[in-house]
Amino acid sequence: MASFTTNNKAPYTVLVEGNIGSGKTTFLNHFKQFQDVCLMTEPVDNWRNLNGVNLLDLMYKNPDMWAMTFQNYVTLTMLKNHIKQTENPVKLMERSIFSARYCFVEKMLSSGMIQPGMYHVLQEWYNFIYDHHKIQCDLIVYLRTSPEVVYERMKERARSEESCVPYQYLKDLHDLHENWLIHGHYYRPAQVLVLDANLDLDNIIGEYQRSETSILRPIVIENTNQVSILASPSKRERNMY
Ligand code: 8LK
Repeated sequence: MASFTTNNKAPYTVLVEGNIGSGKTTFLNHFKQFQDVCLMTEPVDNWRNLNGVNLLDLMYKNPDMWAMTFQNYVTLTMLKNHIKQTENPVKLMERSIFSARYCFVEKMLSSGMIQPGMYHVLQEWYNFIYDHHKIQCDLIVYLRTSPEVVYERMKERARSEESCVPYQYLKDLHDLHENWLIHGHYYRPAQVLVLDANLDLDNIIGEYQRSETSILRPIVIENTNQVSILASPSKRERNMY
């Protein structure tokens, strides 16, 4: 019978990053089949209902008033997920305080949703968090898409709060993800594994499976008396940045 060891170390933490509509939730669901993987989905339910207040909706409908408060709360909820402890050897997290900082907050500043003073307050928070908390990150999985594809998916998904999000917003977020994760313009806390997330549901499973080796790396199978690494690094790991 397989058993898993953690040696009381921090879990091997994988951040799943990508644009709106890049399939992050579907990707996380794929890993539900593996025992001992702790899945931390984006706390969007909290953003939609903070004591009855829908901050996500307010942010999109009235960004001048609410974008700062929204991103402030996103940062708090993300930090809670980062520091949440688990007995599992692997932790898979949907987005992070890094994508908050390098993608969403940058977009909010450049489009005037937040003012420079608000931006600087958020930067102070991020600097403080980096200095005072160990933000575990061992791998980033980038679900890379084209803005055209995610725009169509977003319209199909029809999340009510996102009904007013224009194509250009997704294009700018795409460029920010590319600048961060492909071109390295911002700090990357770990290696980046890039997956083609433009593929449709029928074809994307193979792409997800390609990431299993990297993601499940620290899970050790104890098979009778022999201990072997289930997923050691292999030459098949392509597109590592
Ligand atoms: O991901 C769910 C929705 O929240 C989507 O419309 C994009 C928005 N969002 C945002 O505006 N700022 C964010 C995140 C998501 C995630 C982070 C870290 N910052």
